[in-house]
Amino acid sequence: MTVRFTGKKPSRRAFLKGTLASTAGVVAGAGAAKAAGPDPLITEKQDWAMSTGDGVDATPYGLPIKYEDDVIRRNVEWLTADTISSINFSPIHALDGTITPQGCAFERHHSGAIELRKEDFRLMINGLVDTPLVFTYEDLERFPRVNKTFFLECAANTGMEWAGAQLNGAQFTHGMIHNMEYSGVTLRTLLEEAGLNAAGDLKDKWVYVEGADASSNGRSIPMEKALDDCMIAFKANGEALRKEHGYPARLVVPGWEGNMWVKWIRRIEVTDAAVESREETSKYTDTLADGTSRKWTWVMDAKSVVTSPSPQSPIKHGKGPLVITGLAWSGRGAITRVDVSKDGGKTWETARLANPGQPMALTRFYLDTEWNGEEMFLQSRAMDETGYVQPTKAMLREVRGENSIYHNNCIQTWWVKADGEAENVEVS
Ligand SMILES: Nc1nc2c(c(=O)[nH]1)N[C@H]1C(S)=C(S)[C@@H](COP(=O)(O)O)O[C@H]1N2
Ligand SMILES: [Mo]
Repeated sequence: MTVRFTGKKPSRRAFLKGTLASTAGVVAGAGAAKAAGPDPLITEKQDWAMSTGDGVDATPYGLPIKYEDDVIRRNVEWLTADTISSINFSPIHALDGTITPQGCAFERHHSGAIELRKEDFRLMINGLVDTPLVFTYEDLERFPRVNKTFFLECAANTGMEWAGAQLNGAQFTHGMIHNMEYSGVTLRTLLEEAGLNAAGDLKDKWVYVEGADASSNGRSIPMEKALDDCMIAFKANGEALRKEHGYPARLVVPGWEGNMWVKWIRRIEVTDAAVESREETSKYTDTLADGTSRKWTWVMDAKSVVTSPSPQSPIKHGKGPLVITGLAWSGRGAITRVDVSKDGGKTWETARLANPGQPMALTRFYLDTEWNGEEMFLQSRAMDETGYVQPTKAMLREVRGENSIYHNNCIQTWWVKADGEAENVEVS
């Protein structure tokens, strides 16, 4: 097995230091578990039990406790010097379950997050419809409502990893993703309200959707998808959409690339052809080795990543019981199985899905295992209900070359060293 490292190989000295540190950790850990001596946290009276805590009026709207203040969005400075037309990453290495809290869910905008009042919100449906309509926010609230959970993955997620292992952390390699429970109305309901008879045969029709921000982020979506499962969402995880996620309403396009999920949605035009806007021609297409580009690559293929252990979430407890966990998802349907390898893909064990996979939503997996304290080359491999199996990086490069930015759904490798630290590497 050849291993390619993110940075320089660790020096022998650094390696020895690491080994010593880990040995000490194991001894201390084992001692604590056996309760070698009296533990003041058990035997002494504690400050927090000797007086009263905060009253219910102290926190009208709560934030995470200060001890969790490293569970935040992060950006990569060299990648996004401009913070307006920019992106940050969800701290997936530190989260569990499947729902991404809005407060740390990654953001991507092309011209900054705008502040739009509900009173100023208007959504127009025009083009090939019987009656062009304009909805206010209050109008939207009066249509039959649905609740559904979906992941949103930016097509550029993992995009920096095409040419080699580059960013050292699951947050940076895979954090352009979030998963929320949306409440809203289906796009079908609104299109039917405007009437589609004027459009004639819907088979080759499209909708062109755009946002109220300066970029407008216009995209064309085939009518079949628009009528299938798209939503205009105004709540996420039970509360109003945050400003940065498109308040007061955004488009939800389940399983399809994040760029199509137009925020601050203002207009939906029914057309008889795709508009071929900037966002669907010069951007969000993949250039192949021969210089030609793939067109209409909307669906996000099955993918997974081990979130812990990982570079930002090293093993601190030494050998023994270890929970390996991660996320899997597919834009084509439900995740049916996730396998985990500790030896860079030579052998695989099937992980436990925390809950049965839901179509086009994140699935949490666990591998409850024993760590022997030796290095591991950790990988995960997702399978979805269509039978699709997540490919290796080599397989993906074979078909796509190395010119791409978008749609990298390859298997990720973390080199977990004997001291529990982890690093982004490639194996072949
Ligand atoms: N109006 C508008 N919608 C937009 C964008 C934008 O810049 N403006 N960015 C798109 C991109 S590229 C992505 S990946 C998702 C990101 O959604 P989020 O910020 O809620 O994570 O929104 C999409 N919708
Ligand atoms: Mo994106």
